[in-house]
This record gives sequence, C-alpha cells and structure tokens, in this order.
Amino acid sequence: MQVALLGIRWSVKPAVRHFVNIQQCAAFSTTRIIWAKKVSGKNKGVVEEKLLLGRPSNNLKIGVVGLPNVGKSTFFNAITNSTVAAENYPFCTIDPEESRVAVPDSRFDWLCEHYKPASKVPAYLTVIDIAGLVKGAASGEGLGNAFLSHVKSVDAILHVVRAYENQDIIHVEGDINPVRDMEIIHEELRLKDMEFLSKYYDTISKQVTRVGANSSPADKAKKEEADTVKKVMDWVLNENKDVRSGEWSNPEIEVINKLYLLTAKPVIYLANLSEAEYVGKNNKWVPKIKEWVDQEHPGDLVIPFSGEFEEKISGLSEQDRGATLQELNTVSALPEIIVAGYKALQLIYYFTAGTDEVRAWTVRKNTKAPQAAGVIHSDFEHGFIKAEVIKFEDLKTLKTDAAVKANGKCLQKGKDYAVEDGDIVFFKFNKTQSKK
Ligand SMILES: Nc1nc2c(ncn2[C@@H]2O[C@H](COP(=O)(O)OP(=O)(O)OP(=O)(O)O)[C@@H](O)[C@H]2O)c(=O)[nH]1
Ligand SMILES: [Mg+2]
Repeated sequence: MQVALLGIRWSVKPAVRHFVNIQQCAAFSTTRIIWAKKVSGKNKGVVEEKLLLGRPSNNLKIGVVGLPNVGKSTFFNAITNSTVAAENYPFCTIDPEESRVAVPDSRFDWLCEHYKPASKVPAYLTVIDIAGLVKGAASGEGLGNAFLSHVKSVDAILHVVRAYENQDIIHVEGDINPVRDMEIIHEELRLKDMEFLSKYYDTISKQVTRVGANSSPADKAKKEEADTVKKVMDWVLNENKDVRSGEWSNPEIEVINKLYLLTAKPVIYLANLSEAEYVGKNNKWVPKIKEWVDQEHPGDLVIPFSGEFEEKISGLSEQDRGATLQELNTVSALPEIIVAGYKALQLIYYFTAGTDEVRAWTVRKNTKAPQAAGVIHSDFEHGFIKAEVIKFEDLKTLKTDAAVKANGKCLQKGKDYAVEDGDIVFFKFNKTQSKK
C-alpha cells in the first residue's frame, strides 16, 4: 500500500470583522444558519444533519440587486476593482457582469507572513452586477423577466438600496424612500416565485396518481414533491413570506433546492449613503431600513456603505487610502461586505499551508473531511485516510508545527469530521484507492 502525504494547513474563526460601527446598523448575523437537530422515533438520539437551502456547490455567486440607478454598478466597481459603466440613468446595466474579489482574512495574512510561501492563494467571492428591477418586473416591465432570470442564476443577493439625497441623480420612483424600494424588490421576487410555483404545481399535480400501499416509490416521490410544492406555494402566496424564512424538513429542502426560487436566496441589505453621512455615521434612513428588515426578515444583515466614497478611495494607492481613512476616522465597508457575502453563501474555507504555498480552499458548511479533500483533488477524497487538523489559534500561540505536535494539538480526524472554517489541514490518503 502506498501512502501519499499532502502538506496542508488551514484554519478559521469568524473571519475578520473590521466593521462599521454605525450605531443603528444590524448586529452581524448572516441569514439563517441551520443547525443539526435531533430526530425523534426509532432513531432517537441520532443527530440528523440539517440540509442547507441552496445549490450544493462550492462555486457560488452573489448578485448585486436593487432598483435602477441606486449605485449597484458603482458598488460593483469599487468592490471588484472593475470599470463597468455606472452612469446617471436607469438601466445603464443590461447584461450581467461577473468579477471576483479576494476574501480578506487576517489568518491568511498571518500564515503568509509565517511561512513566506512562494505562492499565496486566498479565497474568492464571485460577484455579479445585475440590471435594475422596477415595479412590475415580474410581469415583464423594464425587461423584468430577463433581469429576474439573472437573479435566478445567483446563489445569494446583495440588495443595494439608496439612502442618499442628491437631486441630480435620478430616482425611478421620484423620491428617496428606501423602505418602499425594498418592498418593491421583495414583492417582485415573490411574485415571480408565485408565478413559477403555480405553473409548476399545475404540471406536477397532473402527474400525481392516487397513492396507496401498492404504489411505486416513484409515484410516492411525485406525491411528496407535489405536497411540498403546494406547501411552499401557500407560504409564499397566502402567508406572503419568503421561502428562506420558512422552516423546512430535509426532504422539503431537497425539493426546494431544485426549484431555484428567488426568495429562497439569502439577502444582505446594503444601504448606500452619501460620503458625509457614512463618515459621520448619521443617516435618517438607516434605522428605518433596519427596523423593516428586523420585522420582515429577522436575522438578516444591514450594512451601510457609501458608493461614492468607496469609488473614490478604491482609486487611491494603498498608502493614500490608509491616510485618508485615518484622517476621516473611518473604515471602508467593503471587507465587511465581502466576508458577510461569503458567509451568506454558507461557504467556509480551510487552509493548506507550507513554504510552497498558503492557500484557502472553499467548501460549503458541514462538508466532511473526505469531500473537503476532494476539492484539492479527487484522489484525496477516494483514498482518504485521515486529516491532521491544526486550529489556527494553536499554531499562532505555539508558533511552529513541531511545537503544535509536541503539545498534542495536531488533531487526528476521520471521515466523519466536518471541516471547520479556518482549520489548517494536512490530508493523508491512499494512492492505490484513487479513481480516475
Ligand atoms: N452622490 C452619489 N452618487 C452615487 C452614489 N452611488 C452611485 N451614484 C451615482 O448614481 C448614478 C447611478 O449609479 P450606478 O452605479 O450606475 O447605478 P446602478 O444601480 O448600477 O444603475 P442601473 O445599472 O441603471 O440599474 C451614477 O451617476 C453614480 O455616479 C453615491 O453613493 N452617491
Ligand atoms: Mg448598473
């Protein structure tokens, strides 16, 4: 038997949280986090792992959504260092633009400093700039159907809402009212889900035959699917709620995840303020936005930022940017937004670290060690033997790999270990088990 070793290190704690001390802004609590729960009955005591809403992939994207001309492309340019058109007229953006941005992480920086590796690869967040949605989008207004299909293709939403006053910048609704604007967008997303669900239910309910003791598994599955779609439809239509705020069982989540519903996607609200109000931490709309979010979508995050300010400082050299921020006694909101976006997608990363390379590997939350190893190479998954895991804080405290080992802090983990954000991992795998 041949045993191959791969040097890997990674770790994670709640990623960096520089942020935004605007008093009124929401506490950091990204969307809903679904925890494992106990199941009853004959499997009593066995912990059933709760499935996550959303696509089961580690290549997820977050879309910038909002009314036209509210600053989405300005934000996109600042966050991804791009130069897409951001002009003062509605529907400046038509086709989606995609870019990716490195996820800031002080642990990654520390590991790079520590190992001085030849190659450094951080985690990346993929961001998509989407065209503005208007009232009536769900019924085709303002190219609504095309634009909503762009929203359908992303896995989470950064909802930009305008909270700055400026007579020169056109507002499609005529005046500034972020709460009304958020309601418009939510209503359009919900209407589109309702339309899709009604059509889908019509189709599958026709395929459902009477289910009895002798029915085939396929017939039973179809019936269960139809029942779930009906339940989701009632939630969206009758309760007027978003899919993501419902409590769903694992079989229901499996059905929901195949439907790519717009209101199932996690949302982070970005309140676009003027530079002066952002720096002064004072804007009359932020408390109202927060209040609406707390009432309608409890637990969702509101992050104030300023498009014009971020655009301005993103064009400066690192040194000048630092000096400007210091002089104004403020911080850029972008690192906080990137980290929050990553979390909203339920993504985490582990590190592999050594003098060759320090690298962050993205996996979805709750991913078991063999599948996490498979992100590096499928051989690591198929021939998985064990993962040697070091917690970042242990390495930081004890300083060397040898000291970590000598103190019993190099943890031996098997195939049932769910990799944690920030773990520094060294996989052992059996090459003879590998599959092509
Ligand atoms: N004063 C001020 N102007 C802003 C801010 N953010 C964006 N703008 C201006 O608002 C106008 C529209 O900005 P965009 O970023 O193109 O808006 P958008 O949401 O992408 O618009 P569409 O693509 O048309 O939906 C531009 O003239 C921007 O310069 C801001 O924070 N303050
Ligand atoms: Mg735009």
